[in-house]
Amino acid sequence: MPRTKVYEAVTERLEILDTEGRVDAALMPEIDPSRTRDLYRDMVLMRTFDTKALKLQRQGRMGTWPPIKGQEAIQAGVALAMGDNDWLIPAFREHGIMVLRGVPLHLVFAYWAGDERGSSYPEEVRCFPVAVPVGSQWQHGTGVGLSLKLRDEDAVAVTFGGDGSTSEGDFHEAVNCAGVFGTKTVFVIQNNQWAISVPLHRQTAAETLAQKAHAYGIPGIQVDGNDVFAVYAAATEAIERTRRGEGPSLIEAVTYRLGDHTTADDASRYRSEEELEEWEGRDPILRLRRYLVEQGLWDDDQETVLLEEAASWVDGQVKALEEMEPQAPEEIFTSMYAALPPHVVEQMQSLLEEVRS
Ligand SMILES: Cc1ncc(C[n+]2csc(CCOP(=O)(O)OP(=O)(O)O)c2C)c(N)n1
Ligand SMILES: [Mg+2]
Repeated sequence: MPRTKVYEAVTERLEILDTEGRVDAALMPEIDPSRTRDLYRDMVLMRTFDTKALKLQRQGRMGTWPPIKGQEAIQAGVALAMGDNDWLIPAFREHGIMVLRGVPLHLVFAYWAGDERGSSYPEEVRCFPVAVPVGSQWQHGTGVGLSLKLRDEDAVAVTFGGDGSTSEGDFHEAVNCAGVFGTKTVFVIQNNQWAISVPLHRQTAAETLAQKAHAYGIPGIQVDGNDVFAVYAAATEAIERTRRGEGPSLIEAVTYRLGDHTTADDASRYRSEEELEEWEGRDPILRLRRYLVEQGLWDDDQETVLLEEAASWVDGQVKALEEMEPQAPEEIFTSMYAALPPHVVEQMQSLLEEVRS
């Protein structure tokens, strides 16, 4: 019996801005110059607070911190593509977009300083708390997207995760379910090539992560994640499609974690210097600056002012963090449950006795 073709798929990759700051005019999304400068400011702000957080941790003023260095273009590009009513469902390396969506930076810092109140955002901020259990947030993204669909809300759920999380069953269940029920979810994979010390080729034998979308019947695209214009263009297309009610989609943004996994890691033990240097040359911030300078939209004076403003704003957020009233010890129990189970009540009482004695 001759075989018949039942399915064929093509996975596309989008690149617009190269490492020298040149753009492919035919692919360039419409975006006015002041917006482009804002994108740059957003990315520099992220780099500034990321660097500050690492120092705070080294000084014993922060519990731990997962750096976002190198991944700023994904977060700035997707943030710009999102609408006011859209929901963000982050994993744990999304501080940049969380802040752009309205989460106060001092609360992001508080979370990583071990303070439960750091997960309690102002009511109007449509953002879920950080999800450390790898992959769990994908399911929340599907759930929120289903709820938005059932309520016929003019909003989409944008959920993030890493390359490593695509090996979890949660990812496959979430994307499959989203496809079947046509939820209003956009999945964004920050493929930074590493899951702590495990490289991408140990996560999948597939050529790309984007192609996994095809197996679940939804569109998937790969973008250069260090190219803010490509991210913005792909995210806009995906979000608008989902907003129109045409179902979920998936974006694989290929990037690189320039820093350690967290402050508890030393990436030089498992990654080569050459690999790091190669990716430092593809720095998303450097690339956008080259473009802006080339277009006459940016100069050294503006850079100096921006760096000063960013540093002083971040310092203000550190001050706000350190001026928070001390956390009550029982918060670690009460913030977790609506109704405390008896064994937790017992633990809480034992802790309080300990603290008071
Ligand atoms: C269910 C679960 N297993 C293991 C861990 C420990 N862990 C924390 S982050 C991480 C790697 C995640 O890699 P990836 O999804 O690529 O995200 P990245 O850290 O690179 O942003 C692991 C294994 C965890 N937090 N949760
Ligand atoms: Mg990763």
